[in-house]
Amino acid sequence: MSADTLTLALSKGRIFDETLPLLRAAGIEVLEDPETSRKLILPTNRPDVRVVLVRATDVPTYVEYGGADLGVCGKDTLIEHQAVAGGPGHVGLYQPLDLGIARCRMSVAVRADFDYASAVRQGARLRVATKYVAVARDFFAGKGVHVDLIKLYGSMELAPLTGLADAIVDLVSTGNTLKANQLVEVERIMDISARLVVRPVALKLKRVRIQPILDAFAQAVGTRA
Ligand code: PRT
Ligand code: MG
Repeated sequence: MSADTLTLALSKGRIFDETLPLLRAAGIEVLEDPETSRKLILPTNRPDVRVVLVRATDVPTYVEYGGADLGVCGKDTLIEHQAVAGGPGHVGLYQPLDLGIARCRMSVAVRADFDYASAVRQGARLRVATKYVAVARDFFAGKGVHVDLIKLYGSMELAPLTGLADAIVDLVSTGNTLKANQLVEVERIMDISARLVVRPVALKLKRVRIQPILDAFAQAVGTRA
């Protein structure tokens, strides 16, 4: 990748939408709308800055292995990425900023008619379906609850309704999705927000381009880089 181009990895939807105002604060305007454009590489008003659109879960991978210099992804995505990363070429990610956007929480939810508290009290073995296997494993291990984890890639809410699992670990923001599926939140595991991630070598080699963006983002979110 060219030393004079800066590539920012974003995912479509809330991450893209909520990052736009921060980019604007850094003087960067994305010139195409990902919802209408079919392009995966979006130009900006700055000839030296471009945005690449990737799956939310692929943002850390793009940044870590050099497909992008920096990116924005949820803390949920980052934790799971770090739990499986570590193979050859693993360089890690610099995480200078909590952007405070795309906020939600990661929680345990069960069917409204499932008595989670007494299952836990009685030491029952729980079947838990989730996309967040690493977080779920740590959380239940910390509570001393035995679980069988079932990895899913989406529609976690369906698992307790079909008998696939007793509980799910999923993201909740308004709680409307749980309610619409007769599920209830029984534990809050952690608060989630999106983070800026930077490739350490990019920060070194492209500091003059990256630092002003970090500073503008930090000022826009009201913290220090
Ligand atoms: O959709 P895709 O499989 O490509 O990836 P993704 O689902 O990871 O991407 P996306 O864009 O949906 O989410 C990107 C990031 O936004 C996540 O990694 C989180 O950090 C953050 N975020 C914030 C959320 C939510 N809020 C959220 N509510 N991600 C997902 N949800 C889902 C949740 O999984 C559940 O299905 O929304 C539903 C619950 O919402 P409520 O409002 O009904 O409670
Ligand atoms: Mg999604």
